[in-house]
Amino acid sequence: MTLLSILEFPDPRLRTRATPVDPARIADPAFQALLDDMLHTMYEAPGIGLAASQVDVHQRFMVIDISEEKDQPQVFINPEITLADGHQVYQEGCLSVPGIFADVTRANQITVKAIGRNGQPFELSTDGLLAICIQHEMDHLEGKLFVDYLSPLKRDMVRKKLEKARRSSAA
Ligand code: GNR
Ligand code: NI
Repeated sequence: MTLLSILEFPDPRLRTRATPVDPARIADPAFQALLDDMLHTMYEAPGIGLAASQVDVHQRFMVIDISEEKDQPQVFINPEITLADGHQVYQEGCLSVPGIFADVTRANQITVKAIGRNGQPFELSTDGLLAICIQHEMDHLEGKLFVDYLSPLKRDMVRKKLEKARRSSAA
């Protein structure tokens, strides 16, 4: 298993809009291995989700595990939100924006249609943290980050803070 490196804001590659996965490719051992590498990378980080965009793969899929025991991996390939209702506010973070947390408003209840790692289409209705995480990961596939919901001034403060942190951690 390979630990993948995660792109960090303001890397322009995070702004790439991902293209659909060819369903015929899901069964490929190379694609299945990439899913395992992404899960491994997410668990190691540690994070509750990881979009392919974050590891510089600009295709529409993501992995999520919001369970306490970290034993419930979920894979969403070519996800589409078919229903969204209500609002909830949650303090979000992102592995591509390390150390930054901010309140984001998202839909409370969603229905998402996707393909699983077994190639089977499924539909899931959910709310709470899983709904937040699905929306956060789907934003990545559009090249969107949670800091985009902040004011331009706050976003620039985030960029400067990350650049400063990176400078002081460089050898
Ligand atoms: O690990 C993560 N935690 C998190 C917390 C609140 C809202 C969203 C997230 S997703 C994030 C992992 C990540 O960056 N996924 O893209
Ligand atoms: Ni993220």
